Amino acid sequence: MTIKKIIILFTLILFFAACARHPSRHDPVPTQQQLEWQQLETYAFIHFGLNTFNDMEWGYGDTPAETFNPSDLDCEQWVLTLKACGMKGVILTAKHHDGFCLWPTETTDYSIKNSPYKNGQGDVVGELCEACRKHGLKFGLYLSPWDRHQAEYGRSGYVEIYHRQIKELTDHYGPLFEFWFDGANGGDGWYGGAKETRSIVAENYYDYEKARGIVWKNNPDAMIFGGTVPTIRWIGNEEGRAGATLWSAYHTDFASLNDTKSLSVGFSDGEAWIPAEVDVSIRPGWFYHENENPKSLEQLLDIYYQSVGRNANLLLNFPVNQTGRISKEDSLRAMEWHQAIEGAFAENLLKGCKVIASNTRSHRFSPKHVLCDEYTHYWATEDGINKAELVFGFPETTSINTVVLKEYIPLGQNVKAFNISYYCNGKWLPVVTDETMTTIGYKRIVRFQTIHAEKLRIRFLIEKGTLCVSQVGAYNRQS
Ligand code: FUL
Repeated sequence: MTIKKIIILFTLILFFAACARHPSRHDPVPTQQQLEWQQLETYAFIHFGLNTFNDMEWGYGDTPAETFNPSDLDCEQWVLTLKACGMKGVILTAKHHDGFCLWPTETTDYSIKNSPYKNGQGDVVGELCEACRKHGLKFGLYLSPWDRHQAEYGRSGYVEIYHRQIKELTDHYGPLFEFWFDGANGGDGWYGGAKETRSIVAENYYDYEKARGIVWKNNPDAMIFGGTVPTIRWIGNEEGRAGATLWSAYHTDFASLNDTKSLSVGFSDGEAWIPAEVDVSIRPGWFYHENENPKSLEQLLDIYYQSVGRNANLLLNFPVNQTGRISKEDSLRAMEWHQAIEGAFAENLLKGCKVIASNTRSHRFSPKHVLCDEYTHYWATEDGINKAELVFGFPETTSINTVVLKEYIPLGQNVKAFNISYYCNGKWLPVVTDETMTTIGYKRIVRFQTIHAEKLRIRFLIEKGTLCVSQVGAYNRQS
């Protein structure tokens, strides 16, 4: 063989090695829309309506429309405030359980048309939609299926009205990134004056498949929350806490979709990808009440770490007040919170470290990728490996109290457990933490007692598929 041939052969071998095939995906995996939704991480809820003016959480359905009278409503103030707090979008209660509609609907008189706001010419859904477009926030809607005002509630006539309301909203406002079908259903209400208790079978009554079709006609990328055919799921509580173990895989039967215990954990063998959303209010109530105060900075930080830090998205509610604005106390607290998070993750202390993996699929899936910010570049092991580790060597002893891990979920959520240890004064020690180091998913943040490390080691245990890690970060948070 001539030297020339040897060089060509060698180049070809290198070329094929570099192009080594991607690991196969392990179903279920997210759709492109679900992946983009997951990457939003934090967005806001706005609860606003008749309840705001009547000091209520669940209006009965007969509160006069004339009581909706904000003195200084400004949707741009909401959007600018939310943007400054790091929110990527906002979801508005277009109609809550009391049935009052915040847009000039044709389906009922019980709406903003019959309120003093702008002499009945206002449209809060439209105004917020416009402000979001102007300032680059995503826009979503909550439309309560339960309607305590409607005489037809419980009968087929109401389902038609409900679908028409979805059509009006999705024809006129958008694009929508999320549509919320709340889970509270049936019970006592005004129901056109009948004042009685009505119950329905939520699994069949609303024809959610049809409802989802209406939403998707003009908003094919919208996530669907709730109902029988969701693309994202409730976390199972309203306290701002995802399970320490959280699989995005889930079962699609209605019983599982309503089982609060399973919702917060998921199923490692779930047949569908239905990632979790944590909804919680910055105050005790969803609607504004003068005598309530925002949660403390510590509580809000815990909520962040127990939602975004556990592979869920955070939907943080801001109750707009009677003037029609987000209260100063809420916006100041939320900004403080956002700055604390930004500060905590400003510097990844692993950048520039030497990284060694116990196993690597090929050069193309090098462990170095876990230190680059590009989500699509990841470290992968060979197939069939169910344990692997990464070791990072610091140029000098480094203080750390937080680790962030991200799996490359387009190929599945595959890690079942991990552990973190560090090398100091000649020995390996485990980090000290109350946190359970089980699943990772899109993003996992672990807080622990500050360590002074010469090296950091992360060991992974794989449940299924191939280990694919997109990012690893180590930080020294101050709050
Ligand atoms: C619940 C509702 O009953 C609350 O009022 C609130 O809207 C919350 C987000 O969902 O199911």
